[in-house]
Amino acid sequence: MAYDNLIVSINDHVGLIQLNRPKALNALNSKLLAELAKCLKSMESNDKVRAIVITGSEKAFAAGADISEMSGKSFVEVYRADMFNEDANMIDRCRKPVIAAVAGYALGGGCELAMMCDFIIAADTAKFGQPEVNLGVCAGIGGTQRLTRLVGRAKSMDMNLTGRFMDAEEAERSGLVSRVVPAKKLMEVALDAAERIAEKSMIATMTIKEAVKRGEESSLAEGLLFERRVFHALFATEDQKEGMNAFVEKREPQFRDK
Ligand code: DAK
Repeated sequence: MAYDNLIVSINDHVGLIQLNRPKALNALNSKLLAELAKCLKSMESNDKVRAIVITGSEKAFAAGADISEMSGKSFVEVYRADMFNEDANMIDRCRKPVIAAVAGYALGGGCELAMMCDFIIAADTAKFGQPEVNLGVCAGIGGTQRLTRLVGRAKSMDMNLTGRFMDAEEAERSGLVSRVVPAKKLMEVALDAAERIAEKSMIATMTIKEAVKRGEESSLAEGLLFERRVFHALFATEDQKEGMNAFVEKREPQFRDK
């Protein structure tokens, strides 16, 4: 499938989606977001894809929602269209593991898109921010919510209220990103992480993702119960037998997602 604002490839069971609106620093207009949601949906149903990486360019993962597209809209228009809701939900709902590989600016909707992914690997050039306050608005797809859960109230308030950017080192220290790597190594490291995930049983990786996300939405006791039950359930899979037998027999497991 061809896209106007994405460059897409599938290699070694990893789906790679590169946001591609270079002239606007990958600003997220409605067409790009719709393409991204469509692409993720198609990768989700494609058995060849076992993990997904979303990235941008060296200069920008995405500099936010497209301000030119939004600037003239009325309340009634954005409310009736429930702007971004459906496409953003599609990204959040994707059940396969998704890594954000971020270099350069990840601002506003760009930072929110990265936070919708399961984890973020950042280049040392990455800059995260929720500068919507400078435009007279607030964040709209998770900047006041996911960011607070990830970095805590103090830093979230600081970033959302002042609009300041956080560099990669601070982002790692604050728990926003899982690792920081030299910019030249970003794609190598992100694709390697995705390939490692792709080698596992997809039943296990999808379950892990579900359990972590479920835990974020519930009490510790509920989360632990959910985790324990899905752990029990994995004993119904061939991959559990294969994984444990392979360890005992000192060989590499051959997972079949069964
Ligand atoms: N939208 C549209 N165009 C953008 C853009 C953006 N967010 N960011 C950059 N561009 C365009 C610039 O206009 C410029 O285009 P030309 O003038 O060359 O045609 C080109 O990209 C290069 O940008 P600069 O010339 O500004 O490049 P610099 O290196 O000087 O500066 C910068 C880079 C990232 C610091 C700067 O471009 C900047 O501040 N950009 C805006 C960042 C920002 O404010 N982001 C937040 C956008 S608001 C909602 C859900 C979510 C949202 C809204 C609603 N609902 C649920 C309803 C999300 C809102 C946002 O993300």
